[in-house]
Amino acid sequence: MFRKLFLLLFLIALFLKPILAQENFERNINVQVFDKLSNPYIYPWIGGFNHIQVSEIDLNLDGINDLFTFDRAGNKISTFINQGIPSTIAYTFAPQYKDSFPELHDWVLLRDFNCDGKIDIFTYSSGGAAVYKNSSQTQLSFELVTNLIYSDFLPDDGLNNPINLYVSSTYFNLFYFRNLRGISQKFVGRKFWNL
Ligand SMILES: [Ca+2]
Ligand SMILES: [Ca+2]
Repeated sequence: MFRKLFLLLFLIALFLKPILAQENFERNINVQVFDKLSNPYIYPWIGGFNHIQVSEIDLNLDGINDLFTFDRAGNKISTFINQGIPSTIAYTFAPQYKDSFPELHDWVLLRDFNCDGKIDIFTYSSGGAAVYKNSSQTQLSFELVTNLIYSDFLPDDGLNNPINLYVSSTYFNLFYFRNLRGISQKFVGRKFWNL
């Protein structure tokens, strides 16, 4: 009896050991990496890009727009802080800001749709586009405004005909936003209903 109990406890301990002994890893992007000629790589820990879209946004809320990239291959967000050196292009890789963004996929354009000076998010949603408002106060944050933009495709018939403003997951470049609130009535002759 005791032998069976001991064997059972031994097997349970053997099973739990790899679970309880899981390592915690911490990302360190300060390790320098050199090429074969001993030249240091500037951004060795970014992971590479395949098909990126680039936008500006103030990540650290210092009043200077920083750099946001979205790699459509893998839906990967990368963030860079603008060092703000006059007449110099100088960015620091700052991956800690990517977790402030919601889960995004297919395409992402960062534009200020409500003209409050804070750059917002337009991104693909099923058959259209979703919008997140930049709600940052003391740190970067976003709030979902709509998961699908609707528009009136028959604006002159006196009726409300809201239907999703179709945007492809691939031909996103046809989708262009500029001063959206101010020109919404003129924008391709349609009216947005939920922005
Ligand atoms: Ca900034
Ligand atoms: Ca805004």
